[in-house]
Amino acid sequence: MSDEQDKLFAKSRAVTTGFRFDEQVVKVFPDMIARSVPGYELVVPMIGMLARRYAQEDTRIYDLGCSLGAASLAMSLAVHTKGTEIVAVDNSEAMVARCKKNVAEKSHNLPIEVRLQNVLDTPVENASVVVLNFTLQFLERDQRQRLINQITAGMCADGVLIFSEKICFENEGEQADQTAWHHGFKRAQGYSELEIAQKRNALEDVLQPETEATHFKRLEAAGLARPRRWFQCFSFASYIAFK
Ligand code: GEK
Repeated sequence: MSDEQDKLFAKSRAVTTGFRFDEQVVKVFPDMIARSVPGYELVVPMIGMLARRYAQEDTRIYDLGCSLGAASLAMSLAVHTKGTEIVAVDNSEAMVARCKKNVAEKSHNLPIEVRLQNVLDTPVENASVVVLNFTLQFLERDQRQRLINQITAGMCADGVLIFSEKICFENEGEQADQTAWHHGFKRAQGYSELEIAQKRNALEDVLQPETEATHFKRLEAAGLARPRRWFQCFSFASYIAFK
């Protein structure tokens, strides 16, 4: 049921603005994200591997904006420390309902608690690993520093923040190249020109990318050090930073 093909933007729509993570999106989500975000299917298991490296005993791992729980499930299979628990949070009711079902049905080593909550209201405590896998980009820009500050305050010594984002580029030429390459990827995945255009419109105000420099400044302001880009494919990148 969760593996339906994404045809949400295949027909011409009168209104394409205001993308929402509703029931329709949940049904096609695994297909949609794999065909829209180059590298997503590699990033998820690598987050598991990084979590295995940095998770500490008797601490928590947070997966903020967990959608259907892909990163939580990957981490719960990869991490073997004693007493480590995963807290998976999303503010979409439809996502959380489906995520709870996934967690109940799929195998995992660590306990996973799934919460329906805005990540801005999630108290982060005793966290050795915090994951924002393509979530920060959906928050209002002026709320992002507060979230990173809250996360950092709730991290234990040597804790890590792993975050993936669609990024943008200061150089206009590079931005144009990156956009063209991403659209080429979507075409190669079978999306039509109409689907690409309508989805782009739907995400216009909802997904707001920032440059890598902006992200790094925010991490530094929160007190996180050594930001490293460990993955990039076109305008999709993933980073790790250390407390
Ligand atoms: C994965 N991490 O598969 N509070 C809680 N959840 C939020 C908020 C918020 N303020 N804003 C957006 N979300 C996942 C993929 S998808 C990325 C993450 C994408 C949630 C939103 O409901 C959605 O489920 C998720 O963030 C973004 O590893 O669709 O490109």
